[in-house]
Amino acid sequence: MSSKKINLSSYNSDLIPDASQLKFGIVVSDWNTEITHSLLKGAMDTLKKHGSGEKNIEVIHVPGSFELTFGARLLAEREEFDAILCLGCVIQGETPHFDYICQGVSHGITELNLEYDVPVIFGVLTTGNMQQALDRAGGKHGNKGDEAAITAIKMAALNQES
Ligand code: DLZ
Repeated sequence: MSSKKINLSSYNSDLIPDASQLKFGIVVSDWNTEITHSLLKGAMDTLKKHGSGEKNIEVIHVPGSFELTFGARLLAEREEFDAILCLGCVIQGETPHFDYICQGVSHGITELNLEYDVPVIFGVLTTGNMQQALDRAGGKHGNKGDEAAITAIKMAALNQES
């Protein structure tokens, strides 16, 4: 189904577990900060909306999306977090090695999910142009940061149940 007319951040708040006892790590890429810092704000706001206190959210910055995996690994190794969110933005029209960066980070995050007992969430926009990224970073298609936060809460709760 096409996402053209959908706000991907719409969800039923009542179905989201309470996050007040959960600790989150966020790794944010500082490439395309106009986008990634909006994703960060969306993620922080959503975690707090569902009960997470600021002291239970640690944010670290990396230069680009390719480095998200390494940043997430640093956090995973500390065994302190209930979920780790990776936030980044890769824009195809402006990035000759778009495919390499996207594959690198998606494979890297998959590996972390297999290796560590903490869910690592893929909050990386991979868009054709800047407008599509703006539309998904607080624009007409919602905010991928909100979605990453909701996914992180759900996955942390699932991991605690198991
Ligand atoms: C080099 C590069 C380029 C051209 N484009 C992007 C991008 O659109 N989004 C992003 O997050 N990072 C980009 N980078 C930086 C790489 O992710 C990485 O930081 C460098 O290749 C150094 O490893």
